[in-house]
This record gives sequence, C-alpha cells and structure tokens, in this order.
Amino acid sequence: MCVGTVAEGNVAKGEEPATPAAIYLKDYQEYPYSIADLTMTFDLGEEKTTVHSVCRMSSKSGSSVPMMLNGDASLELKGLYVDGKPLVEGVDYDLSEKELLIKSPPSGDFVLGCITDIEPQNNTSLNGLYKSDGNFCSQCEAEGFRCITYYPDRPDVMTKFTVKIVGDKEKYPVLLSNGNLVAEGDLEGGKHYAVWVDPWKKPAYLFALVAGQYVALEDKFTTKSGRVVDLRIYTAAHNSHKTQHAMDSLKHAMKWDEDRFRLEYDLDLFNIVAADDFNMGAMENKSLNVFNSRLVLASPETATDFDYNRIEGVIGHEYFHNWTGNRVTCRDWFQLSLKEGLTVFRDQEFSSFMNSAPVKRIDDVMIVRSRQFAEDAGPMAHPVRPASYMKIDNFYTLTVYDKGAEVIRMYHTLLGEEGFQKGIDLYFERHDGQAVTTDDFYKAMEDANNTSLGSFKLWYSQAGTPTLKVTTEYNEGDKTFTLNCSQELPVTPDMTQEKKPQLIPIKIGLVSPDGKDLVLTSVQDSTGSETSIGNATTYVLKMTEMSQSFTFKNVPVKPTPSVLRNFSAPVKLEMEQSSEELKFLLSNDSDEFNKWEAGQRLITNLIFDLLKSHQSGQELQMDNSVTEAFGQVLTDDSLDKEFRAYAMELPSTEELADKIPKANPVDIHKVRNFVLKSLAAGLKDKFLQIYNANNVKGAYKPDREGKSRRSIRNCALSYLGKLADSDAEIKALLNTSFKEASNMTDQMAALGAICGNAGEDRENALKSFYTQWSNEPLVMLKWLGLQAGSNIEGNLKVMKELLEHPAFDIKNPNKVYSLVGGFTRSAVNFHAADGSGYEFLADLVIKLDKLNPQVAARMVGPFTKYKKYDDARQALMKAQLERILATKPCENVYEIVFKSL
Ligand code: B3K
Ligand code: ZN
Repeated sequence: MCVGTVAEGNVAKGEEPATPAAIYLKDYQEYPYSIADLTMTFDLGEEKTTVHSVCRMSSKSGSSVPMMLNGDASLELKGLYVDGKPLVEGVDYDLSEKELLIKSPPSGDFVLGCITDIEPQNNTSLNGLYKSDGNFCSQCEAEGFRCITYYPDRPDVMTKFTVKIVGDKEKYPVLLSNGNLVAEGDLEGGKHYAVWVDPWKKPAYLFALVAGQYVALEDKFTTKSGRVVDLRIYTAAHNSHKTQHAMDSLKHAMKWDEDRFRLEYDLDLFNIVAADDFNMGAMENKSLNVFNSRLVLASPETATDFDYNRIEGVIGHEYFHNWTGNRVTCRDWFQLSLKEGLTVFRDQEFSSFMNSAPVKRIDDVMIVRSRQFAEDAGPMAHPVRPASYMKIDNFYTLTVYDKGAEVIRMYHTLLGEEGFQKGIDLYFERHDGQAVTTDDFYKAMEDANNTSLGSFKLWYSQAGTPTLKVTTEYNEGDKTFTLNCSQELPVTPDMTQEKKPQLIPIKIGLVSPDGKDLVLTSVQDSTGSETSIGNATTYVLKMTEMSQSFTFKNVPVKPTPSVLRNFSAPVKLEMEQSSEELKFLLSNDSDEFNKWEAGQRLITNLIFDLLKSHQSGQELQMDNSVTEAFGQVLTDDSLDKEFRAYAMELPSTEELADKIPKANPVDIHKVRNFVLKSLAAGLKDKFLQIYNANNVKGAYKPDREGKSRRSIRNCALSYLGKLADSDAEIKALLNTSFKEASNMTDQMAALGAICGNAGEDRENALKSFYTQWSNEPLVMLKWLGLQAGSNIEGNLKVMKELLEHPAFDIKNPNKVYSLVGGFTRSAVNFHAADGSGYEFLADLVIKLDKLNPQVAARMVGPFTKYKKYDDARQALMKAQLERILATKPCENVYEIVFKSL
C-alpha cells in the first residue's frame, strides 16, 4: 500500500481479508524478459503527478510468454501500449490489485509504454514517491517502485535509466535523479525540466527522484585514479550550516574504501539529500543517496558525539553500497544480507578505523546480544538468508543486517585479512554488474582461498542463536590444557527439521597467572589431528562438530582461558567462570573485548543473585569486591577513557531479561538500579574526580580525544545522578552542569542525569530545554525520547500529553520512533503490571497501521517478545496482539502479529 488510505489489503471490498501469501526462495524463477533501457518522464503536480515510462524490451527465450508487471492499487493506469499500439484491458492484459499481466507480448524486441497518475502529496506510507516538507522525495527499496509505475519491480531486472523531470520552477528549483545531468531548461507556464542519465544498469529499487527547495554544500574528491568527483549535500536552507560533518565523513569513507578495499567511485557526481520524513536511516540510490535528516545534520549545539558517530557510520554505509549492493546487487530479496551484512561489516570496519576499534566492537556486540539474540529467539526468527516471507519490509532485520555482518566477520576471522581480500576481489571479478546470491559470495571466498569452508554455509540457512558450552581442564602431569566444547542449536519456528552443527570459529588465549598471555605451540582436536600454532598468543579453533575437544600442549602453568575473544562468533557462550577468574580477566585480559566481557559477566552474575534475593523478599546487599573491581578499571589510566566508560555500563534490562525464563522486567530494573546506585555510592569520590578532571575546554570538536573525555566525564555524571535525591551537593552539580553545557553531548548528559529523579529540577530542566530548542525538530526528538523512556512511575499520563504536544507528529517516523519506540524501552511504564503500557502501544499501532504500514510494523516489534516475560505479562501482551489482529491490519503488521500468535 503506497497511499495512506484505510488498508484493504488484496481483497475486494466487503470480503474478509485474505491471508497474505508467503513467498518462497525455492520458487525463484528468472524474469523472462530483459530491458535494454527505460526512459521515464515525471510531470510533477500538486493534484497529481503523471509518470510516463517507456521500456525497450525483449523476450529472453525468443518466444511470447505472459509478462507480469508489479503495480500498487494506488496507481491510476492512464495508458498502456506496445510498439505504439494501445492495449485493451481484459483482451490484451488483466489488471488486479497488485499485478498487471500482459497476456501475449511480442516474441522479439518491442517497446512497452505505460502512463500512470499518482498522488505523492497523499502518500503517508513514505514508500514510492511522496512529499516531505513540500518537496518530492522517493524511496523504492524494496518494493516502492511499483507505487510509481507498472514494472517488473524485482532486483534481478536491471536496466539503464533516463529520467526527465518536469516541475514548477519556483516550487521545485532543484530537480535530481540518478547518474549525470545531461540537459536542463525552462518550459512554458513557469515550469522547468532536467534530464538525468545513469550509465550504470540498475534495478528499480535503486531509482530515486528528488525535487524541491534545497541548498547544497559542495566539495570535491579526487579518486586514486584521478577522477574528480563533485560532492553535494542538499538540505533545506535553514539547515545548510549542519552538513560539514557529513561531507567530511563522505570524503573519509571514499578514501578508506580505496585504501582498505581498493574500491573507487565510478561517476563524476555523488549527491546526498536530507529528508525530514523518512521511514528508516538512509538509502543508497545510485549517486543520489537519500538520508533521514537526523543522519546528515549535525552542529555542536544540536548533535551529540553519538550522533556524530552515527552520521559518520551511515554516510559510510550508504557510500559503501555503491559497490556492495549497487555494482553487485541481489538476485532476489532472500539474498538481502548479501549486500546488507557485507556493507554493515564494511561500515563497522570504517568506524573502527576512524575511532576506537575495541569500543566499536563492544558497541556492535551489544546490539547483537541485546536485540538480535532476542529476535532469533522470538516468533519472527529467520535465517540470515530467509527461506520465506510475506512482506519483505519486515525482513530488514537485525538478523539480516547485524548477524549478517557477524557472518562476514567470521569469514574474515577464518581466512585472515589477506584471504578475505582475495575473496572480495574474486567476487567483484566474477559478479560486477550482476544480481547474485549469498552462495555466489561464499563460493568466491572458497575459490579465492582454494579451500572448503564446509559447514560454515549453515550460518545462512539455520535460524536461532547457537549456544556454545565450554568446560576446561588442566593436566598438571603432561602440561596440557583441554577445552571441551559442544554446540546447541535451538528449535526455531521457521524450521522443524534437526539442525546440523555450524562451523564456529573460537578465538582463544590462555592467560598465565602473571597476567600475560601464554605462548601457544600446538593444539590437538578430538578427531586426532594436530596443528602447530607457531608461537602465537591467540589462536582460532575451528569447531565443526556438535561436541569437540581441543587440547593445547606445552602449557607450563594452569592458565585462565580467555574464550571467544573479540566475540569471534555470534553465539551464547556458557562457561563456568568464578568471580575470581572474572575479576582476573577484567584486570588482565589483553583482548579488550574479553576484558570488557569479564566485567559484564561479573555484574550479570551479581544482578541475578540479587534478583533471587529481591524476589524472596530479602534486603539487597551489594558485593563490595565487585565495586572495587569496577573502581580499578574506572581509574586505570593505561586504558582508553571511552573504553573505561563502556566498562562501567551495565547490561540493559532487555539483555538481562533475555537470559532468564519468565522474566519480570520491573524487578530486573529495580535490581539493576540498586547496583547502579551502589556503584555510584561506592565510587562517588572517583566519579567526582573524573568529572572534574575531564572537562574539555575550548570549542567542541568531534575528535577522539574530545569524545573520550566527554564519554568518561558524562559516565561519571550519570552515576552521580543516581545519588542526587539524597545528596544536595550532587543535585547542585547536576544543575550547574546542565546550565554550563556548551554542546549537546554535555547538555543531554546533564538533562538525562537530572531526569532520572522526579521533582522540580526535572520539570525545570525539561521546560528550559524545550524553550531553548523547540525550533529544532531533531533536538525535539531527544526531548521526546528522554521523557518517553522514563522509568518514573505513572509516566503514561505524560505520554498521553506528549501525543497531543506540538513537538509530536504521528506522520513523522522519527517522532514516532522517539516517542513510541522510546516508551517501549521503559521497563517500569511499558511493562506496568496493569497492562496500561501495552494497551497504549496497541492503540498506536492500530492508528499507525492506517497511515504508514512500515512504521506500524516496526512499532509492533516489542510485542513479539511476549514469551520472554512472566505469565501475567504474557497474557496481557497476547491480548493486545489479538486486539490488533482483530482490526484486520495491513500485510506488514499482519505478518508479525500472525507469526507471534
Ligand atoms: N538499503 C536501505 C534500506 C531500505 C529499507 C527498505 N524498507 C538502507 C540501507 O541498508 O543502507
Ligand atoms: Zn544497507
């Protein structure tokens, strides 16, 4: 559905909605026609926009077979002709809600013309061509092009696009599409036109059109072979001072891709446009990336360090798609991870290069563990390469993106940087200009390295998170150290047959009692084969069986094992580790990821022990040795400050809830908060010292030094905030830090710390923040999000007020994600025992479903995890899912709700 009228799905009026049909990977068939080129003319209007498309086509087999074109119900077909001859409905073609079938097209070459009228101004789904802030803007991935014209809207149909845009010159002075501008000029009646030709063939999902009032920041980049590329970032005039960081990020990304992957840009122009109304983050349309404005615009006063990093990463991500996605694209949407997993891996590597690599790794793992693992354990669990779907929009998931990136990272871990690069080179050598599969990528990796990756391929087809169980033993007599490993593959709703063992790379180090890594000489596995390691201190074990043991030889002393270094596989590691071992690794592990991980495990064990006490009515007692261990990391000057801030962060309530059956999120939140408060009280002096020592003087710069210092300083402030309700000195400190903040990172940190406690300070700070920033929509997102996620009891009342507030607009996805998405992260209010939070969310999903199915489907996500919670909450959430289903929602929401129930 492209237009935000009441969703009727694919049924005739008055009938019960048909169950949306699933589409299967196994049913893939090549499209029977090829398209030499496509010429489109857009006549942009206020009441309607007319689209005239002309394709030069030919039958691949040389015979006439029926030709299916996709088209949304919102299209008004004004003309359809073949070789100039109009076609007649019912005779030459059949038209249904979603398809147009030409019964017997010519068997040779022919020209197909199609004229449609569309209404972008009424398109609230933001899919296809729509209007944002008075400007025309498009979003075609995955299936938006069919909301523009009838066309084979599938990624394996690729052609060269010529696009002529005609529009009012005053209203739409800037007219953009993909490729190069080849002609422009004035027309009668105050109109003008522009013609764009994209020399690279592409699928329809990479098409883009933008028309409106923009100003551009311009720059140039010279590629390593000497091509001078014009770079432009378009925004509304009032935001033109906020694009420098995006431009810097783009140039860094272009240079990095040349240095790391030897990939160069392939056109003379690269445009980015910022749109305020956008369903997701950004879109990699060939040479015309469209971005959600929150991922382009940044100024020190309005954006935080987090925003600066996100912008850098996403600008990189979309730019990197030019090769991994555009030059080589997907054969079908089941292969989505071919481009997304690989491009996420590339953007992660880029951000690691630009910032702290261990911190970036921790950040990425936190997302996988707190959110992707939950998805993998829920009703929507699907493999990295799904086998079926109802709505592809619902499969732009953490599994396809982030687990997909972990799969790519595992190739890298198994083959090494050189082997991985050889595989990438062969992939492009074989497939440049093609639409291919994850199997093709896999084959290129194997062939380039002359190796077999065996059961590694199962990572693409088996859903669910493997559990890796490890026990260890040291044999004093023959100086060997053995790891006994077993893997368990969970049953997932998508797959009933038994799963086979997946190749798991287990990166390991053995830490000697003096804190140094032992030198590893050789390892023997339970199949008997022995491998010489060559005196390294870290080694990657390749686990291929359900159960397998690995014995390291010549181990002089009993070591503490550091297993799954750098999170070498996306698995749940189950391994008994005493508090003493964890504290030892927290101070000594040379692998920074596992150093951080030791702290996480230590604190998780403590929280779960305390949860038991809490639930049996006992008074909570902090373990002071844990406070001491954390205090040591916090003040260890040999460590990066940003890393130290991350080490102090506790696992989220969500991640903790995921680890136990029938979780009570409110209890977890209370215990977690007790631990935060206890750490704050125990380390108060240290936090104060850090806060005072890390004030960054001078103008804000998003550089590493500045970001690190702000990160540890604001971590300290956040902890100190936990003490404010009983400590007047701290209360005053929070207020001063809010008033004195000279950039948004510090201002938000102070506001966040103040808002943790109900009271006058909180009310005043929120009011003053609003007064200061009410004209900055992106800052208002922070204001909405902060209030929505509050764990102060009774906040639902505030939520209801905010829904009516001028700062909120249900038609703007960013505002919905901040306010409604933010609310679902509040353990206390979303999970309120009376079910009021769940009812609130369901009401909104039902409302959103009529306006924007993709956004509604994203908002229904928190309900899919209902089986994780206690019986009472399960019943309440389930009742809301049933209520949503009874409203006969659109296909996007239907698929998720149906699968959940
Ligand atoms: N490829 C787009 C995502 C499109 C989502 C469509 N529902 C952005 C990205 O991953 O780069
Ligand atoms: Zn992407």
